[in-house]
Amino acid sequence: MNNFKRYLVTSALPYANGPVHIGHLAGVYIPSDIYVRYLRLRKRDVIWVCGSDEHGVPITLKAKKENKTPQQVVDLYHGIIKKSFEDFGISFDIYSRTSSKIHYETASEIFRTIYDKNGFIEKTTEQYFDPEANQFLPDRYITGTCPHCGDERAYGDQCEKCGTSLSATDLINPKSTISGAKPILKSTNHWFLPLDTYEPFLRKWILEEHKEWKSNVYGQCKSWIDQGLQPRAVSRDLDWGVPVPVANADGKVLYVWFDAPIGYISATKELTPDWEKYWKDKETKLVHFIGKDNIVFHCIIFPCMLQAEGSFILPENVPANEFLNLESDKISTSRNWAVWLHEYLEEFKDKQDVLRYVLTANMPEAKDNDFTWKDFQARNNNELVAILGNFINRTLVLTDKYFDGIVPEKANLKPEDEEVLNQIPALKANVEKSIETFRFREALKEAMNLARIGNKYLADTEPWIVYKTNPERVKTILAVSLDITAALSIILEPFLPFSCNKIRKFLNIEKLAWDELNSGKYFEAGHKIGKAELLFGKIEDEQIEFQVTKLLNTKKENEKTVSFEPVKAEISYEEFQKMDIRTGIILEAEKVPKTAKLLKLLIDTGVDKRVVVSGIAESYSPENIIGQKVSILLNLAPRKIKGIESNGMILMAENSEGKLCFVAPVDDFGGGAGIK
Ligand code: B3M
Ligand code: ZN
Repeated sequence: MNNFKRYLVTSALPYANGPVHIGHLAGVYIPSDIYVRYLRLRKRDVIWVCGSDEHGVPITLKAKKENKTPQQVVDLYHGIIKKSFEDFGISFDIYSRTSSKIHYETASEIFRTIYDKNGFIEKTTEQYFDPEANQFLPDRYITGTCPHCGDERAYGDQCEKCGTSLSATDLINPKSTISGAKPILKSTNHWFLPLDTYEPFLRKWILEEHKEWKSNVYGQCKSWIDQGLQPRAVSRDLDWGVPVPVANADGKVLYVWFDAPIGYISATKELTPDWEKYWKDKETKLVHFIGKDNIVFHCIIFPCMLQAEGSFILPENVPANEFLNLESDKISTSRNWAVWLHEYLEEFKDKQDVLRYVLTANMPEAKDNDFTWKDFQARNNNELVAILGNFINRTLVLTDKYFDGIVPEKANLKPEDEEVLNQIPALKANVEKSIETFRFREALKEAMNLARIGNKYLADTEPWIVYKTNPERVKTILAVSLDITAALSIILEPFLPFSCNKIRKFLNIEKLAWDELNSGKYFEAGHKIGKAELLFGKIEDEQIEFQVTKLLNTKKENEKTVSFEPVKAEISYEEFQKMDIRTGIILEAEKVPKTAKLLKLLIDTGVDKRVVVSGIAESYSPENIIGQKVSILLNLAPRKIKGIESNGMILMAENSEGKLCFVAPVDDFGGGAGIK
C-alpha cells in the first residue's frame, strides 16, 4: 500500500442549518465511508472524524428565517443529521460538533499560537454595514452580482455559480440580505492570514509534490495560486461563533472557515487522548473528503493555517467530488430540491444499501452527475435484485434443498470451477487499486463483477439439471458458489454493509478480513448455513411515482414563490430617453470559440448592420436564431469581449431560474423602429 503507519480521515462538517441530502452523501459521506470501511477491513490503524459545523452566517441566517436562536437551529439539525447518518450506516468514529467546549478551546488555542508568532496581519478595513439593521454584513449577509461571471446571486464570500471566492467589496450592486438595503462602508478591525506569503510553500507542496491529486482538485488549486493569493480575513463582526481570543476584540468572532476545519482536530481530541499521534506524526496519512466548493478552504487556507501554527501535518490527499444533480436540476436546500436522507430512511425502510449502491454507481467523481428516480429503480431491479440477490438466493436455496443447508465437499474441481475461483485475486487487486486512488464507481463495478461471474457460473453449470443425474458434481458446484457468496460478503462490505451483514447471517459466518479473500477458505465442508431470505426486493412503479410526484409538487410550490429582484433606484425620464432602443433582426450567429456562453451576432438594426456579442449561448444555438426579431440598445458604448468589439446589446428577459427569452416586437416590424 504505502509506508504510512496510520490513517486520519475527515469528511466535511455539514452545516447544521438543514438536513443532509443525497448530494452530500454522493459527494462526501459515501466515498469516505467506503474508504474507511475498506481500511478497517484491511486492519489498518484508521480513525474517521466528522461533526456539525455550527457557526457562521449560514446558521444565523437560518435562525433569522425561522425565528429561532442560532443555538436552537444547530441543536435541531445536529440531532437530525447525526441520527440520519447513524441509521444510514455512515460509520464515523466520532460525530462531534463545533459548539462543543473542546472545540472552542482548540480553535482559540490555534488562533492564539498563530497570533503569538505574529502570523496574522491586523488591519482596519472598510466593511459593508447595514444601516437599517445596524450590523456589519459579512459573507452571506450580502449578495450582489459576481464580477467574474455576472451571476446576480453571488455572496459576499463566494459565487456559487462560478466557484470564485470573493470579497464583499468585489460585488457589483451589493445589497443586504437582512433588509435589502444598500450597504454603507464602515471601518472595522480584523485579523488576516497573509496567504500571499505562502505562495512558494503552496507551489512546492501542491503543484510539485502532489501531482497525483484528482485533476479537478489540482486544477482548482493551480488556478488559485496562479491568480495570486491575497491576505484573507479570519475574523468577523458577528455575535455567533468562537470569540477572537485576544484583548479588545469585543463583538468579533473567528471566521467560520477558520474554526470549522479545526473542528476535525477537536473531534479527534474528543475521540482519543492519543490524538496528537494522528495529527502531528509524519507517518499519518491525512485525507480530507469534501465537495468541490470546499477545495480552496482545505487545500489552501487550512494548510496555511496549519503551517502558521507549525506543529501539524498536512493532508496527503483531498479527493473532492463534483456535484450531484437531481432530475437534471441543481440540488438546492432553499428550493427544497433534494432527496433528504431522513425522509428516504422513512420511506424506504431497510433500503440503505440501495441508495448507497445507486449513489456510488453514479458518484460525481470527475464531473457533475444526475440522480433520477427511474435510474434508482432500474439499478435496484436490474442489478441488485437480478444479479447480486439472484445469485445468492439461488446458491442458498439450492444448498438448502439438496444438502439440508450443509456446505458440501469440493472434489475433482473442473477447469470451469478453477477459472471462477481464480478470478477472485485479480478482482480483489483491482478493487484495492481503485479504492486507494479514490475511484469508487470503478471499485464497485469491479466488486459487482464477482456476482456477475457467479451468476454466469450457475447458468453455465446448471446444478438444478445436473442434480438428477450427478448429485456428486452438484456438491462441488454449490461449494464453489458458496465460496463466491462468502467472497462477496468481503468484497462488497465497504459498499453494501447492511447486505453483507445479512449475507454473513445467511452463511452463518463471522465477519472476514479483506485478506481472507485470497485464502479461498471461508468455511469447512459440513458447516451449517443459516436461513436464507431475499437480499433485495423489487422496487415497484408506485414507489417511484410517489417520489416523482413529490418533486413535481415542489416544483409547483417553487413556481408560486419566485422571488423578484427589488426595484432599482429611481431614474428620470430624461435618463430613460438617453437610451436608443430599436427593433432589429439577427442575420448571422456563431459561437465565440472557447466560451460557453457567448454568441457573436450580426444584427440588422435598420440603420446599419452591426456585431453584438451576447451571453445567450447556453439557451440558444446559433442555427435556431437566424431571423429572430430582437430589441437592441444601439447607443451603448462599444466593448471588447473576448477580442471582439460588441456594438450595443440585445434585450433579454431572465426569470429567477436563469432562463432567458428574447424581448422583441410581436409584429413583423423590420429593423430600426424606435422603442419608447
Ligand atoms: N460546512 C461547508 C459545506 O457544508 C462547510 C464545510 C466545513 S468543513 C471544515 O459545504
Ligand atoms: Zn461568479
